[in-house]
Amino acid sequence: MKETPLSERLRREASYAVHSRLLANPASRRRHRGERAELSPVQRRAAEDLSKNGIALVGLRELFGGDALWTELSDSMQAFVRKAESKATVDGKRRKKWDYLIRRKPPKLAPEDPWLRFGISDEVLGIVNAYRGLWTKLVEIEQWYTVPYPDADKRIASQRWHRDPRDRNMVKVFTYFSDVDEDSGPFEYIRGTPPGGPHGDFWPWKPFNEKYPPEKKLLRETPTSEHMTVTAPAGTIIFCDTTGFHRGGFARQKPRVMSYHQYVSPASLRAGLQADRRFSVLWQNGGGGLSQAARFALT
Ligand SMILES: O=C(O)CCC(=O)C(=O)O
Repeated sequence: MKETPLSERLRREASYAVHSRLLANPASRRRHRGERAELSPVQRRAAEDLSKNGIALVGLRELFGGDALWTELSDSMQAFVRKAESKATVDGKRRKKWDYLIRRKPPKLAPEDPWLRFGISDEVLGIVNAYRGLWTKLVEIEQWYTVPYPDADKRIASQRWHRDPRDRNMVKVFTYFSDVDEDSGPFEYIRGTPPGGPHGDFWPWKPFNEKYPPEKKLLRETPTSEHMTVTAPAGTIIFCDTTGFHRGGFARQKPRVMSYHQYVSPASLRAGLQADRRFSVLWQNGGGGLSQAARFALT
């Protein structure tokens, strides 16, 4: 990826500070406070876990109170997995992220698309926005098939520990669609490492900080008791502040099937830390019937 020139980085950092503190985020904080969603016990527990640890695990069926959406999402995922399997012919070489990660990322989504409905549902947005204390923007929706590489000995790209750079305390929501064990590249996290957390000061988050810390130092500076490996069954949703240290996708024996939704604050988009929303919605009626928070997430 081409590096952003220093002058542009400084400009965006300054703009981000102004939008976070004065221009973009305060208004979205006020809207969140003014129209605060009533959270279910499951949502409250998830928002509390996020605040305490930077990560929360929730069962999809438990969150949505049934099987209907899970069945729709699984059917759509199966169609993608069939295509991915035919592409995943491993030649033993693994040069770039794109060699181990096959992604589906439709640029245009119909309003009835189940991935979109999941992403802007009261159930998911309620947790993300409660954690952030503001109304967020949904900017990426993808489905991932992680190709196993039995001979891989070194981690590359997001298989290495890193903090995401696009927004302080940004949230990613990953949902497992396969049972994930140690052999299928589980997501890993170090609890308490987001900025503001008890272990947030090591290699601190900054918009354009070097992404990957020296691993030995990171392991020395963070308590082993806070290292978490998310081996979990299909149907597990991971809500995660990815400005805390995380990594994943180092699959050795079995593929991992997972969906991915990314949420940032308005300041991130306005300052250009997150370049743009990566999809558009093919509205038929301008989004009538959506909640205010859902409409905000998509505009
Ligand atoms: O594939 C994974 O489990 C890690 C993904 C990741 O690091 C990211 O999206 O920032």
